[in-house]
Amino acid sequence: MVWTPEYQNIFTQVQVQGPPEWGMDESGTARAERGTWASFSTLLGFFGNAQLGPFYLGWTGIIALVTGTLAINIIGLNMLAQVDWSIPEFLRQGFWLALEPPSPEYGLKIPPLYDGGWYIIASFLLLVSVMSWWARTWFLAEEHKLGKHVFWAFGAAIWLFLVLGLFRPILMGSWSEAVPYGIFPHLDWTTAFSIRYGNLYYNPFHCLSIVFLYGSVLLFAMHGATILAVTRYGGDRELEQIADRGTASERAALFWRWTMGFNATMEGIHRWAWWFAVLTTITGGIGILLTGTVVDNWFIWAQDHHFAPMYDGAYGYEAYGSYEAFIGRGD
Ligand code: 07D
Repeated sequence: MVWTPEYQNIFTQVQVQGPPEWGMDESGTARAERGTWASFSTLLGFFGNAQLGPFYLGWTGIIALVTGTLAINIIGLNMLAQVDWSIPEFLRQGFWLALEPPSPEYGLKIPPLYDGGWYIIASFLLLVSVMSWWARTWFLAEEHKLGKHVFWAFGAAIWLFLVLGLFRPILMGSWSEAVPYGIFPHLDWTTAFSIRYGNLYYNPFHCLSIVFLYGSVLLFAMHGATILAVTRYGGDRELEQIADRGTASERAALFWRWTMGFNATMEGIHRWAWWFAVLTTITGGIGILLTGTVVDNWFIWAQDHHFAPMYDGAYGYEAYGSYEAFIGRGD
């Protein structure tokens, strides 16, 4: 007996391999610029489309790859220098190594290479790389005559990236405010940031950001599950599903209307997903930008706005006379 796996791909039942598909515009500029080779990989096919290529590099792609590679190399070589150029130590301590921003005494000045200069150079290159990749999403959408939804969504993520590494440090008057490069060091930075500004949980924009982050996860799970549940009726063939009556989509919609009294539309669910995703970083960026610039302590801010408890006389604060005195706010 021959056993044939039902699933050719961990996500779908088929793995398509045939003559390469070149996409639209067979003869136009996009075809020429996007390269002329394509191949197939069974391994890639397990995870998605088996066809690899053609790539469209363009000048934005080249700038992004070159500056991004330089940034990563500068970060990596600085870390390697910190372990005396020992590869085994680099691997052993890798998660703890960091390229730190300049010390506070330099403010917004350019420090020597060994004291944050390399950080500034790497960050500048990373900035050019990310912005160039962002431009690429605009140009490629233009090329395919698409809406600019990916561009704006990536822009929302870049907003938070810029707040953390550029806008807030400038408002605070010091590059030392920026986030270090490194696995545990950047996590340590978030904890230190939270503690320094009186617990980020009390920052309402951090709350909103979490709502949208978790909300995105929930929406994606609901949408993914719904479409998978109706693929047996062709529910994954979205175009016909949107236009035709009596389709799998209609069952999917009815499922939700009967379950919770309301259903999104086939178009609307993607707008829900888009907005939840972009609002995660838009609200997050607002929250970080306000921290240290407008609000110095989110816990006290929350007490002032009556949603954090005052703990009057509790937890032994009496020894200080008042809670204000305990936290060093009053006299
Ligand atoms: C970071 C921005 C876009 C990134 C881009 C990347 C490259 C190349 C290569 C370097 C993700 C460009 C660059 C591609 C890189 C090289 C070589 C998007 C980013 C364009 N929090 N928290 C959030 C939760 C706590 C803290 C957001 C949960 C503690 C700080 C999110 C919990 C403390 C910041 C979120 C929790 C704390 C955040 C991020 C629970 C201490 C932020 C959203 C359950 C640990 C950030 C307003 C996102 C923010 C942020 C979730 C707890 C600190 C919703 C669930 C109390 C300092 N937290 N957090 O999409 O926006 O990030 O805050 O405990 O800055 Mg938090």
